[in-house]
Amino acid sequence: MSNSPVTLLGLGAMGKALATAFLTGGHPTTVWNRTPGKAEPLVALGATDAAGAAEAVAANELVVVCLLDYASVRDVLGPVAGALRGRTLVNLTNGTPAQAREMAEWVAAQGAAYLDGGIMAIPPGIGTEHAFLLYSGDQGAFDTHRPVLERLGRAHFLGRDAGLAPLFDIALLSGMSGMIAGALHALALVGTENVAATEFAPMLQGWITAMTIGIPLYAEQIDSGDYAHGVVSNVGMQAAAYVNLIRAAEDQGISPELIAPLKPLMDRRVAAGHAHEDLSGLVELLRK
Ligand code: FVH
Repeated sequence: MSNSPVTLLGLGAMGKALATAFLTGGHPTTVWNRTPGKAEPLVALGATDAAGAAEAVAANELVVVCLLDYASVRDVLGPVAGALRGRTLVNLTNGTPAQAREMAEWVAAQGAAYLDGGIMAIPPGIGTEHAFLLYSGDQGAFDTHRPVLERLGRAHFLGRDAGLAPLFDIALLSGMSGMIAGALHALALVGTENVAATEFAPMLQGWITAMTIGIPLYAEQIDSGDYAHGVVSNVGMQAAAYVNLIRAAEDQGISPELIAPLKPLMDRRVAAGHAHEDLSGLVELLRK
């Protein structure tokens, strides 16, 4: 198992990084990509460039796929479905829990084991201590192939439901998106007074990092449904201050559209009598 072989379908920015990690970890690696030519630097590292997707799938028991989206996974695997029988498919393509569950059913119908995965790293981080990957689906397949998968980054198995890895992946990406939206707005705001983004960035980074300390308390409040527990910055106060965030953006001549969606939610929570509670109570308004 320490140098067991692996097939990788998809040689985009991420696929190349995954293949490189397998190869440098000593795993004989067969690669394939829709557009030819992308395998050349990997062949120089020892990879085998398969003539087609069917040959690539047939080459090894462990088949890892990392393509743009689930539609492209279907495009590639649909025509070669017969070659999947008896193999393990690890799908590291970004998708939703529903897409993962549907794919798991389809792969099972082909007689193969399925693991869905989420990559919590950018390509240069693959194979380093900064990378971690989320997996869910066939536990036996995970246990068997864990040493190979660990070449990419720390491997976390979340459970037998294939939808769990994309659920956690998308939740983490959603948290990151909110942070990026706020950070871009802040950098644009100081820029209206000719403050260089690079000058302000260290202060912003320190502030955002410090504010993540509130996440565990929000989580406790959400789990208990007691949004007044431990509150230090109530939503009534925050809604009043948020008016200034929107007004300052408009006064300074920038669009508040990256931060504006929070405002009506805060106002609705206050209007419903929850002004004394924490911001975490906004999740009540998100639930359908
Ligand atoms: N790159 C990143 O920072 C993130 C980190 C977290 C995980 N994501 C997800 O990883 C998947 C692949 O992302 P990528 O960065 O490799 O993406 P690209 O460089 O754009 O490469 C896309 C590959 O998909 C192939 N492809 C697209 N459509 C099809 C299709 N219909 N049939 C066959 N292959 C297809 C494309 O092939 P080609 O254009 O070279 O022929 C590339 O191999 C993705 O889910 C991220 O969300 C990356």
